[in-house]
Amino acid sequence: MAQSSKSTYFNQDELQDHKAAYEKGGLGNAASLIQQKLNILCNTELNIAVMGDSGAGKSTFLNAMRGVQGDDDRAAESGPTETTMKPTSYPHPHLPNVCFWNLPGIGTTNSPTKMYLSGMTFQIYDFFVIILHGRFRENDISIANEIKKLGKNLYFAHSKIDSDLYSMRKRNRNFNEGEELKTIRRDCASKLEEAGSSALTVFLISSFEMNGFDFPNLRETLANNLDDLKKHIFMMSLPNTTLEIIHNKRKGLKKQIWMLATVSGSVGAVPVSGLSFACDTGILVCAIKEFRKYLGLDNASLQRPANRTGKPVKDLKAVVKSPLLGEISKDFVLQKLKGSVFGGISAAKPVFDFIPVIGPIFGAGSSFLQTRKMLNNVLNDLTENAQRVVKAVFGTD
Ligand SMILES: Nc1nc2c(ncn2[C@@H]2O[C@H](COP(=O)(O)OP(=O)(O)O)[C@@H](O)[C@H]2O)c(=O)[nH]1
Ligand SMILES: [Mg+2]
Repeated sequence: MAQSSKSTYFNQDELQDHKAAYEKGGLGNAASLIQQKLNILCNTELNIAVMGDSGAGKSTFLNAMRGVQGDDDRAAESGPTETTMKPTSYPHPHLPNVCFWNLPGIGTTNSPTKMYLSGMTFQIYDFFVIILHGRFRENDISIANEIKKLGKNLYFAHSKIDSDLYSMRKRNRNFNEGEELKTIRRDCASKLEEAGSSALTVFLISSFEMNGFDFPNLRETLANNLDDLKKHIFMMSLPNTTLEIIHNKRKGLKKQIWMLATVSGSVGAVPVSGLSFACDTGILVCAIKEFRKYLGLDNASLQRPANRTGKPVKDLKAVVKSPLLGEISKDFVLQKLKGSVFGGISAAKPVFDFIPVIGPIFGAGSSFLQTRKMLNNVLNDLTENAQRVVKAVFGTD
């Protein structure tokens, strides 16, 4: 029976194509379609435009979303004066296909809205985040209307809500945070309504508190409005600030495991001494390294939350208890396949019975079952470690 595209990265038509490819040219044929999809997953681009006036908090926001700290070489410089007159790209620190673009405030360029947008090569962006601080300006609304006409998603983020609340608290002895937030929200909503854009919402955020105010909601909304592939890439790009983010990354990577196991057991599979099946260990090496990077457990990824939060990196490394942090080589993968911790004999049946085969690679003790089991165990091990790091950085979730 065909599975829904929720449990795979394929839609029903593609699954039918697999069946046809298999029936026509055997497993190698079907596996090459799977390989193509893995390549697409790897190469899908995500371009995110961050707009707003100078000083609104664009650089700080895009640094937060990329998980980099202001003093990191790759950080967008934050400061009171806008220096860019054209879009500046800030690639994600470890996902080269994910790029944030800092677009200069329209006020900086003195161009009419349409001309401004055409100078910003808007077509390449998957969505726009307009950072506001303080009042809505006419420009914000006219830009939003133009972007909507182009059929692109845009989101308003009211930044620096932390410092706004702080000053209000200082000014007013009867300060009530919940009430103040409600008032700000109401105010934003009525401005948007006046401008005929009541379908839009404004997220109240602090780029210094990615788990506070509306930041989690903004993240979720951005993800949910993307198609499956872009959503996957976006999820993988998020810094690990909550257990939920790690859980979602695990879910996304788990969907790839059967694909990797199939490809490793078919295209380019070679017999390996000591194993009863043939597999491509190179694919498995790459997969483990990718999983580790997405889950924030390579050295560079552990350094970033340390920089952001001021926790010594050695404290974070101390909670990581995994044999998967060192060098991952083909020999290492072989040892794991033969050993009992990550590999060993698997009795589980393949669940992806939409692949119309119980052929040699899917039988008991097959490369499919063994490599799938190893990758599942690897993913579980990395997930548990990533969760421990988040708890060490943020306390309990
Ligand atoms: N308290 C607080 N300050 C912020 C926040 N976002 C930006 N800032 C500060 O606002 C100033 C301008 O931010 P920046 O990101 O350079 O704005 P840009 O000109 O739009 O890129 C800097 O001093 C930032 O530290 C925030 O969410 N909370
Ligand atoms: Mg800036």
